[in-house]
Amino acid sequence: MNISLIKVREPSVSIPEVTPPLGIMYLAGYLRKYRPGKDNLSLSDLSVQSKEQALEGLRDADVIGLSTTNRDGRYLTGIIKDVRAINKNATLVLGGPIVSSFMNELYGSFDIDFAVAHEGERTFLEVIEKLDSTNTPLEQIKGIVYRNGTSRFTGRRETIEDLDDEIPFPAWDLILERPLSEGYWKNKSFAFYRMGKKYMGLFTSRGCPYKCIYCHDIFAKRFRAHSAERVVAELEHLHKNYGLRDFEFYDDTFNFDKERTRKICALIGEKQLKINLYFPNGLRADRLEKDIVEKMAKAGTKVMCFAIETVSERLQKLLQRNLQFENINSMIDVAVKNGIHAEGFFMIGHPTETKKEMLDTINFAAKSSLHSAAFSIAIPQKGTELFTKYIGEKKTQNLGEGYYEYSSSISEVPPNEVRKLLAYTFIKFYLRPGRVLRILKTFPPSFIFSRRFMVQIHKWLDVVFHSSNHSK
Ligand code: B12
Ligand code: SF4
Repeated sequence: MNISLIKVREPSVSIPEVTPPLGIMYLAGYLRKYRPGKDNLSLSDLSVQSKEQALEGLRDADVIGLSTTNRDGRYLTGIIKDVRAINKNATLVLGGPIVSSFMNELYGSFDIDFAVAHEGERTFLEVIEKLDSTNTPLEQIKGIVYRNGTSRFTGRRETIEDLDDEIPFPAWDLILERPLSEGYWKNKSFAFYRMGKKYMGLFTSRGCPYKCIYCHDIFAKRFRAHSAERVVAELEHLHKNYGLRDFEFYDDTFNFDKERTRKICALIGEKQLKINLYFPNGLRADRLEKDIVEKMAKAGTKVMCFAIETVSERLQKLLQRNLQFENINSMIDVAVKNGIHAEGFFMIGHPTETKKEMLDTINFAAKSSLHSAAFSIAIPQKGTELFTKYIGEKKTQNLGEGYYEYSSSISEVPPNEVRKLLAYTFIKFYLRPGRVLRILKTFPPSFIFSRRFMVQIHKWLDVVFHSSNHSK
């Protein structure tokens, strides 16, 4: 079958980061393993390609798989129209985080044939097998949302337990062996900076055992992971076959299993891989220890993000995040001492949050030895407990909502003031000579003069000025 997979993403100044489309790369790798030689697979990515380029490849497709998040839902509606116009006969399958969030409203919003919820590999394989030959009635495929009057979900599919055994390497070649890859090299990636131009993102574990009420549940509330050996085999393969040295990890809680983390670092050392590692999706400081941070530094870690969010213990409880604080500053200090760029993740605008609590978090960040900090406004995502509890289960999320247009103030502080605080936060954190010098010291000079750094500066200015404009 001719199967085309597209990542749908609308360009945005406030979120300029672009990452390789691992979701559809995993699906392509899986179909190749379980249907060898049966399909022609192609990938496109609207984060790095024009709409025209991406649509052009769809003319002969039998199945078109679209992958997206809530944020790009509004854009998706237009893309679906364009896709239908260029290829009337293809079966349109939607996947990615948006499906589990919008399960009950999919067919009201999007003109698709089916949707695949949660972990996608097994379900998508079954959908393709059905479309190709068998007569399995659709209702028997677990994990899909189909149209029957309204949206109907066939029920959650069991998760894949033995990731090493069942999940092959993602189809890296469909990105790395094409000019498309240039789009990732020249753009800002998820990590604050990277040493080299070329890189790849990795997803070495699935699911997270914590229950933060603002978070998705795509891969289940349990930690499943590739073994250390498999993770290092992926690094080695990408290093040897594609000459890559820079690797970003997008796991939800990469360091949840302390022994796995230690072993990955040890294996990188044993194999003498000279590579750079980045952890831009946030590590839990309460699952780190001094020796782990030191081992990660020795293995090549250049950027480590600490997902702190709020320093209010009351809010940590309310958000069911329950981060243990004792360790945070000392782990940041160990990272900084070992030459790692330490970034903090913070959010303001949590439900019932007071101005004082916001300022406490801002002051903590400013006083810490973090090199950089990413402050966001808490925007409830449909499908999370945060949305159900504080916005309302029956309410619809404003698709395409950005940092500045967000409509749902759930804190004690009015939206305009939260935006104003966001601008103040950036100024208070960054406009310190000591911090600026420390940031510049960790960057490779090639990054300071790169387009990627300009994009970062554009993003900062956008947060500061956009926020203050709106707050008048
Ligand atoms: C990398 C990343 C980013 C990058 C790139 C995002 C992008 N859209 O290109 C950056 C840093 C820019 C980013 C920004 C944001 N992100 Co983000 N990000 C991630 C992260 C950490 C990893 C994504 C990844 O590679 N996953 C690994 C792959 C294997 O998983 P997957 O894509 O879900 O694919 C599987 C299934 O979904 C399914 N599937 C996927 N596509 C398809 C397609 C078909 C046809 C089928 C059948 C199946 C299928 O099968 C795949 C294999 O099982 C995820 C967390 C996570 N656990 O995934 C959050 C996540 C996607 N982000 C999230 C959010 C909220 C955001 C922001 C809104 C944050 C903010 N306030 O700014 C912005 C929105 C940006 C945007 N336009 O989408 C949420 C999305 C929730 C939702 N329902 O939409 C997630 C899930 C995190 C979370 N904790 O809730 N993000
Ligand atoms: S926010 Fe992070 S720690 Fe909390 S549930 Fe989500 S992935 Fe896990």
